[in-house]
Amino acid sequence: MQLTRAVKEFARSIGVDHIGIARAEPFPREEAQLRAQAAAGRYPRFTDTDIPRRTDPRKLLPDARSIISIAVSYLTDDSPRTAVHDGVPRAWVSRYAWGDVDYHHVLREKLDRIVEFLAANVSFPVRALPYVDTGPPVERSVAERAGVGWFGKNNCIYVPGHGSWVFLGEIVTNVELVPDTPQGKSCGTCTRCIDACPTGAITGPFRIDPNRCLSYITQMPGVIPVEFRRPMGRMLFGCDICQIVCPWNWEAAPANRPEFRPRAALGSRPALIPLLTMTNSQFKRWFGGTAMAWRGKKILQRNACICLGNIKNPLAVPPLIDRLEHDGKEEVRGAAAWALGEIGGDDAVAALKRRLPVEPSDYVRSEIETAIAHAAQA
Ligand code: B12
Repeated sequence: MQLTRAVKEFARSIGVDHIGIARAEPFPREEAQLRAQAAAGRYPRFTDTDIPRRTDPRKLLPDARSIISIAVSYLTDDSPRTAVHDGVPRAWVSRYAWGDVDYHHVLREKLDRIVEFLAANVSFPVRALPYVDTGPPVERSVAERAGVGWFGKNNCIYVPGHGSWVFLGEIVTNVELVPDTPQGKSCGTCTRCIDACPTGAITGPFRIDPNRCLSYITQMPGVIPVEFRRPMGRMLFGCDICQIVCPWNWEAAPANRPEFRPRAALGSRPALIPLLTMTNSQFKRWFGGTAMAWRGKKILQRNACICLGNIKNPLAVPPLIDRLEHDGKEEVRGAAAWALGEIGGDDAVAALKRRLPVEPSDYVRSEIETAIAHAAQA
């Protein structure tokens, strides 16, 4: 009991907003859900595909006794709803990706310090595996079991006072700590998140189709399927809609951690046009070390084209033509063609027609043909 209390106090002293302890026992509901999702072609992207490792902590650490779950708020006052009246077409970036410092590093450092604290306070060899996001554990379910938060219908974990604007991390350890009890709260009858999802990705309470979630779509490799382009709006990276519409989040208190404030050079709503022609060194300066960098420069440029096609600001036409004519990646040229077709106008159409006979990619040629036809109808 004393050790558990001491670990929790230590964690709070290093900026952990909520901490709880779960028993290191299997997660049968999660195992069944992952198997069903895999069978339906909806296995969560960017994750370990070994379901037993994901849902049985003892597959990770045979003598695991406890899982220490932590939540750290990333909410800051720099609201993306703040209007910027400068006439510059700007993106929306989901709050989790604003931070100057990638959250994986921020939480990992805290977890490492908790492991050191544990090792200094027990008399036997401590085995402890810290994870943030990229490891096998089903982190939301760990947090639920550890009493750190409760599941919203949008699938997110809600922590009292902080809403769902928290990152999660955990340590699977052989140290026996006193487990907490789940909070047992629920959303009630509200379905705002399900109703507001622009792509219908939240297929029901606690169910998400990861292939349709705009968070995935904005991070996916290759070509963005046509059906998701307009729903993307000006979403450059990630999506917060199911969290923004949630009443539980309206009164969340911003923790305003400096690490999670937007980088000054970029702000929370980056200007889109400069992204189209950014150099590698600008990409490093603007995005390096943030949670937006891991998918690379081309993904952001492809997304910026789509956003500009949705905003339809004529200022975007010359840089889009530049991408259409000079980008080495067909998914960027294709997105530029689509955007030019959406914006339309003489310059856009002339550029599309110029490119058609010299474009080497079948895929991009088909985008150009569709874009010319679309612009003609408008
Ligand atoms: C892959 C992944 C994604 C994928 C797929 C997401 C998905 N839900 O499948 C994509 C790219 C789409 C994504 C999006 C986002 N993600 Co993500 N993602 C992950 C990752 C790496 C794995 C998720 C996973 O495998 N889930 C497995 C399934 C089985 O769990 P689940 O989807 O949570 O489903 C549970 C519920 O349905 C619940 N449940 C089922 N039935 C019932 C019934 C009842 C009554 C109840 C109460 C619960 C319940 O239990 C299920 C398990 O059985 C985790 C990190 C990790 N290692 O866990 C981060 C993680 C879940 N993501 C996170 C974040 C921040 C996001 C985004 C908010 C980012 C953004 N703004 O764009 C969005 C939110 C989208 C959403 N509404 O869920 C955070 C969540 C923080 C939080 N407060 O919940 C995590 C934990 C990362 C972290 N370390 O902070 N993500």
